[in-house]
Amino acid sequence: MIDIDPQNTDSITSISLDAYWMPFTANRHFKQNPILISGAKGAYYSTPEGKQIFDGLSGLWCCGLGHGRTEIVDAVSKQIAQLDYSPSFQVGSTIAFELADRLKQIAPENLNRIFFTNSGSESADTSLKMARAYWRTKGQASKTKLIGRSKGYHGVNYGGISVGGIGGNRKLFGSGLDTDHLPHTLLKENAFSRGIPENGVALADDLEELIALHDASNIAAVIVEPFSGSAGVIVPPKGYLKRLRELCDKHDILLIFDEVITAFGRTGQAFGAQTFDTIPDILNIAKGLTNGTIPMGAVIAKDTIYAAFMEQKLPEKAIEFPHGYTYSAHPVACAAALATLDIYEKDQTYARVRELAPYFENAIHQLKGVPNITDIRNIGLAGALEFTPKGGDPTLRPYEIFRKCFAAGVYVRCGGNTIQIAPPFIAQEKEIDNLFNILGDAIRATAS
Ligand code: PXG
Repeated sequence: MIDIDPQNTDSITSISLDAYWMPFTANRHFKQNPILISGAKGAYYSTPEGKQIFDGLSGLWCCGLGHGRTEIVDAVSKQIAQLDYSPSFQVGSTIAFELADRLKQIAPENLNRIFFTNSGSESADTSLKMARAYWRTKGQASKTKLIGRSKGYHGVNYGGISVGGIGGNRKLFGSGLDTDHLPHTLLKENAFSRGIPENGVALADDLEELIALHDASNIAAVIVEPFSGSAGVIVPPKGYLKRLRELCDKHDILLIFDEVITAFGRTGQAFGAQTFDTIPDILNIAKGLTNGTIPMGAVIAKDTIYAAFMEQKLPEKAIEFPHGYTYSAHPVACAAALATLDIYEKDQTYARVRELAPYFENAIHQLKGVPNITDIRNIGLAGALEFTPKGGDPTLRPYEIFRKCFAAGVYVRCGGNTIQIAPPFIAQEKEIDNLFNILGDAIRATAS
């Protein structure tokens, strides 16, 4: 049990930490040393003790517009009163069609068919199932193998961890799907690159090696994040994604972009596909779709993929894609998404990201030379620092830095041997300065 200030009316006088088995958390350490959040507004969280904490990762990369946006609050309140739930199998809510049409308007060319999920993990598994089923509809049932990339993250469901390339997220869980992996694109010669690195386009050619090994007739799809977020903002080298696109076209393999982090502004455009000028066949989204307010994701497929399902020789009343979730296209999530998309447009959010990105880039690269930093990477309003191990453990230093930053009023994320930073798009320059000052001090304080 912990006690929280009874004078503070927002606080909880006592709370037991036992029952909640926390996700991706060191539960034993947390419960001895809890970090609690009880409110949020704009770019700040508040703690039960009344402290303000700057949100240096936009939640978990999802709240770019900041917290407590009244437009979203109002839309959600109105929707929950009007239609709190609607089934989406064999019936459809009007708001679901409205949202799908809206997404079609903003998605890159020919990506016009929207399948709703509730998270990035569900988007990943949905896209992989869609890719495999697509080839079956085309009479090429042997095309089942899925190619991911080392250090890639596609959520935590079995499809996602099978194509995922972060060992720690896979090793406990036994065998997964039939997959192989491209190499990651972290190269020593690109260390401390500003934005998109110069070297390494040839790493995409490793796809040819995998095709030589497995044969294209056995491969359904390649799935990559336009830049890897969870592994610490690994930005692909110039020309890399275009090269992957060319190879997928050449060998008749679908290309899936997992844009759960990169969609909705993080790179300065609506989609990473636009920033990297490469259009996938399937594009996965979640997080920023509702500004993190209500869980929702989607898989956006090219017209040709949808057409292949519709053109199967099936009776008219047969289901073409036997897949979906109880909460697919949840009307309250749809309302949150529509209100969020309105704000992105009205506030010209992506232009704001492009405007602030150079300031952010300068600020993060000013940490070069601080002891124990081995790399600094950035794109748009995303950045990461990589560190030397401490006491033989690569994750310990980032964890300690994260804890010190939080105590000093800034939330950043530790993951593997990195600290990740993704400030809200509404952040001010002085808040970026403050973030990096606190971060720099925390890194120096863990120098031993
Ligand atoms: N794909 C990508 C590219 C992601 O970044 C998921 C799928 C899974 O989404 P859900 O909604 O199922 O969690 C993600 C999630 C981090 C961090 O520290 C990143 C994510 C989640 C939590 C932490 O970088 N990304």
